[in-house]
Amino acid sequence: MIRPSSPLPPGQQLAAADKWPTVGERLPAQGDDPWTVALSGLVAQQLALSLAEIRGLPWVESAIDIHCVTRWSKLGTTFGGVLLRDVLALARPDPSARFVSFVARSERSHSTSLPLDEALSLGTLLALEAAGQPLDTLHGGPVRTVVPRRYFYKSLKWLTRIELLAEDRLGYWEGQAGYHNKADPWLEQRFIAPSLDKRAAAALLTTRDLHGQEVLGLDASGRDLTGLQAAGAVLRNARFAGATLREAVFDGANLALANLSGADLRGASLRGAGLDGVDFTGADLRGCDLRGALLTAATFCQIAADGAPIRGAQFDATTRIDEASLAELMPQQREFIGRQTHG
Ligand SMILES: Nc1nc2c(c(=O)[nH]1)N[C@H]1C(S)=C(S)[C@@H](COP(=O)(O)O)O[C@H]1N2
Ligand SMILES: [Mo]
Repeated sequence: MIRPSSPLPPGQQLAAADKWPTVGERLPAQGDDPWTVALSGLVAQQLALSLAEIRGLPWVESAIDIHCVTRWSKLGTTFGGVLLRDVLALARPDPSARFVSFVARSERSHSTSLPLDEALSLGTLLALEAAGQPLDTLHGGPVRTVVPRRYFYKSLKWLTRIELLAEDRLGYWEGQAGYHNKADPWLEQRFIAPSLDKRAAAALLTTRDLHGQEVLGLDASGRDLTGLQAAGAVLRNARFAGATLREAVFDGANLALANLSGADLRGASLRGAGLDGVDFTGADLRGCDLRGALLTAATFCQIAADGAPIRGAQFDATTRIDEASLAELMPQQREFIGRQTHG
């Protein structure tokens, strides 16, 4: 077992100290019923705990590092709450329970799961406070789970049910977005394998028309895809490293975590695209339109040990990018783009 030498796992960058990006759903489902957290499934005693009952359990404060799969990290947020272990003890889990599924009170009944022994040994928290304040609704208040040492998609906002299971049940991001079910940031367990094999991907790409399509983990590295039509496409985790994408159209597409390093994007249109966590290092962005794009933790240059930018993307006066998109970037990336575009 190699011990992590840095608090920052590979491929992650630090968010600005005062920033906590929101990822995924932004609101719980509406409802007038008082908030409860139900314990169900393989337990001796089914229960529905009120927030006051949860607060009555031993209170824990713990500084936890957040690592989002979209490549931003936020170190040392102090969460206040109670341990999953203490909550579960009230319901007496059956020995046959091997997985725990957390379910949200949200429009899509969002969920995520973990092996039960792992959830317990990692010190999973039901958090009601962050930095000494009640948890914001935006960040999962009144109660969310926080799972240390896993990508943050394992930490569920607006917890309303804890279900103990004999077999795993994949959560939303794991089942629908191709995120890895183990989610260890030090092993970079971000994605499961691409859903398309190489031949199927090649056949699809020869049409140069992906608009509105959903393709997880597409590999188009090094290909000539000049004029590709991909407006509104869902292409999370796609690999376009070194590809020619001149005049390509990705308006409104979801390219979260795509690899566009070294890609030729001259004259391409990425208006309103979801580009969180995208790697643009060494890409040619002259004449490229990035207005309205979501750029949280997108990478435009690598930073050398001495702090100098290396392998930066190319910008010029015809690159279009707006303030709102720039504001979402990590500080060093914003500085790099500022230097490029202001001479
Ligand atoms: N209910 C719910 N929980 C969720 C999500 C979601 O979409 N819905 N997104 C997950 C993801 S991908 C991340 S990175 C974190 C983001 O939490 P934050 O918005 O408080 O930063 O919540 C996780 N929990
Ligand atoms: Mo995430």
